[in-house]
Amino acid sequence: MAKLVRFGVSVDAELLDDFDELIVEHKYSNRSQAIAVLMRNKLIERNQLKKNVSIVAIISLVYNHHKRELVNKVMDVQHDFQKVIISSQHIHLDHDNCLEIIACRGKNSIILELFRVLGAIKGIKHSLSMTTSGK
Ligand code: NI
Repeated sequence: MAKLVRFGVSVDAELLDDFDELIVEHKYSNRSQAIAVLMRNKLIERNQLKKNVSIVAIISLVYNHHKRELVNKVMDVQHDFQKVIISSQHIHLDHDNCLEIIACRGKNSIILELFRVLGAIKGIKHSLSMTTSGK
């Protein structure tokens, strides 16, 4: 385990109260653990935005499958970007809506482009979640 370092932090009392509530909600053991998680997340985010870094990301889409043209576009785009798509899963949410989860691995620039292209399809609700490759 890496060497632990102590450091002092001064913040607004109200901010600290809110942060302590967050610590309880997220079931962190203490402030040190919560701050370490936030620091790591921020560093992962910074790393992912560097030029041509390899990342792992999940794109989720929700759309109405009765709009056939939209379904075909989603399919076409995924074929165009198969280089960075590891896997996708289709879930029938209800009578009208489908959820598609697309797992990606590859250059951040290509994955962000895929995200933008999917988002440009009218009628799609989408979100992107970037994570670490674990390395
Ligand atoms: Ni479906």
